[in-house]
Amino acid sequence: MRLLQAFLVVGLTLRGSLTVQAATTFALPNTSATFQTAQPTLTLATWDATDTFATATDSQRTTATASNFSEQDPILDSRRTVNMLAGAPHLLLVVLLSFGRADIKGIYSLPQQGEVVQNKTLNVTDIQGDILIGMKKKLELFYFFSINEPKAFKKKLHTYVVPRITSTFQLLSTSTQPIVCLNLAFTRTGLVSLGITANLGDTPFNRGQFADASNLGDVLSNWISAFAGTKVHGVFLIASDSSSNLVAMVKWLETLFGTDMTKLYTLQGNIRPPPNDGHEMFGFLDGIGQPAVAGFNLVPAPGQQVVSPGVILTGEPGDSRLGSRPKWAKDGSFLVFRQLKQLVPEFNKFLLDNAPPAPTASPSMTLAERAELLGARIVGRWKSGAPVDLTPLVDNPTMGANPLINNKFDFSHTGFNINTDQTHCPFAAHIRKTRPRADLSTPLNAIMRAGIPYGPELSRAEAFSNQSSVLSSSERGLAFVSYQSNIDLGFQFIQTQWANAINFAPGKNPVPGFDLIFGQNAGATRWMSGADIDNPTWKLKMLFDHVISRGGEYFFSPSISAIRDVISV
Ligand code: N7H
Repeated sequence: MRLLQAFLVVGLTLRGSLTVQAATTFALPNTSATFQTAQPTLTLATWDATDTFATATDSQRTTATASNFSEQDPILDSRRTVNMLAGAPHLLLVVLLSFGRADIKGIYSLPQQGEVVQNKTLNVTDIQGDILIGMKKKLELFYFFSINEPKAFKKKLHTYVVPRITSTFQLLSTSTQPIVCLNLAFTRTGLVSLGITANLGDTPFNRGQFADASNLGDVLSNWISAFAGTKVHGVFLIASDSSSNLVAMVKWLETLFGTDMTKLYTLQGNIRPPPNDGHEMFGFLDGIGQPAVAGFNLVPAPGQQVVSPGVILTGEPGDSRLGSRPKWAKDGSFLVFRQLKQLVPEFNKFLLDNAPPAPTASPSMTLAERAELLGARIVGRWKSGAPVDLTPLVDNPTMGANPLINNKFDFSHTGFNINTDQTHCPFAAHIRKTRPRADLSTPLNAIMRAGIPYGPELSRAEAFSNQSSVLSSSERGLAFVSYQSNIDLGFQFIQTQWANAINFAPGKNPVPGFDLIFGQNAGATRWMSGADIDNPTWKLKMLFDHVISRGGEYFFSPSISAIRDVISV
């Protein structure tokens, strides 16, 4: 297999010495205006041969939009040329050999493309791809912009960008995933600047995240300046398996829009290198607990929360504001973006410094094992993903890697009182605060998470000094993304009513305290009970936050047809 891969890469690289000259003359339909841009020159080597290559998608899209695309579209042209040169057998190999983020152990598998299409519950060719399944790539760039020339912006958006937006359908199979995925979302001020003033019915979205900062418990001085205020109009989400492809897409967008938009800020996320791929920066497997959308995730994993499509998608059954939205808002979703900085060496030291004595049930635990147990109790899962509710004293990587077992729990245990028992999972554990399972009879608040870690791996110097580097280029954390049909029932609710609220879940004895991962108290000390198995009333205190909000924004991610037929006309 490796030999074949090497052959393929060399083959493409040799051919890649040919240069595709992209003369970018964009003709704008319905106007006589044409404009010449700096000529982005793409060599074939720009397209990383280990990327998934979407022949089917390209041909479909070329047919669908032939009249809209310039013949000299740089990205499409280079893809077509690679296609011609590489030939079908090679392409098949590329498809087979490259999986990006699709195959992380422990994460339940995606629905089959064919089944979803046959089921016809959702219009998966119209719903942006990131919403229900995530981008499935190793790298993702968030490009935040403001719009300067709405008229010109709309025209180019309509003609050139809409045909590029990656749909859910495309992401469902490695054979249709594009080499570079593109999604797009707007803030309220962005929509208004494009002349879309209809009220989408979501108060946090209408006000923007900056106005919500103190309600969320953020410390404003930690916010990145681009997010302070309401100047961000939109975000491009660009994902690929190689950074040169991200660069090429950014260049294409910047060349296309020129001064019609201004880049305000970018953040590049990256899947961590093996063996930590799929794990966030503190080391825990992420992306396990996601809701199953009825009619889409056709075979929910045991223990998975099944929600109506309208809990995630606006205008679908189950959307609590179904009747009051404009028609075109159907099949969109509100996107919450948060840049959450993580102090990893400090967190590791916190665990070592505060590890309770060995539990009576496992008296010979070393300090390192006790620190690991404390981390698992704060999160509610071991680093492997195994839930402490099922394996309270020791990690079980086999269980963590098995999506048929790793969600099959609800915090209740025969012979134990769910309101007083913390021997299995603390009340304030992150996964219990954010999805209370049997703690609440009908929890309706659910989000689809699509975040990605950002920043470098821990350096030796940081690990030895127990201190994160002060260099801004060394900042690491989570580029948090969640999708929901109502921000006030989704992210905002979970953050303020559950994670930040010491009395949540109600009726517990002792009082749970804060979610020590992302619960916030405006920078002041936080605590939780239940961290020590043998002494549940002991309050574990965290004097400073190890996850720091650097701010973010609230966006609306419309359906592809809404961007094409309403927003860009
Ligand atoms: Fe969390 N972490 O590493 O500790 N999260 N989270 N989160 N989170 C989860 O189930 C983490 C954040 C949720 O269904 C796991 O995927 C970190 C925000 C929800 O059982 C881990 C940060 C919100 C779940 C982490 C962070 C949430 C969840 C377990 C910030 C928003 C699913 C693996 C830097 C409201 C619960 C998994 C369920 C799980 C971590 C942020 C929500 C390991 C480090 C802002 C709903």
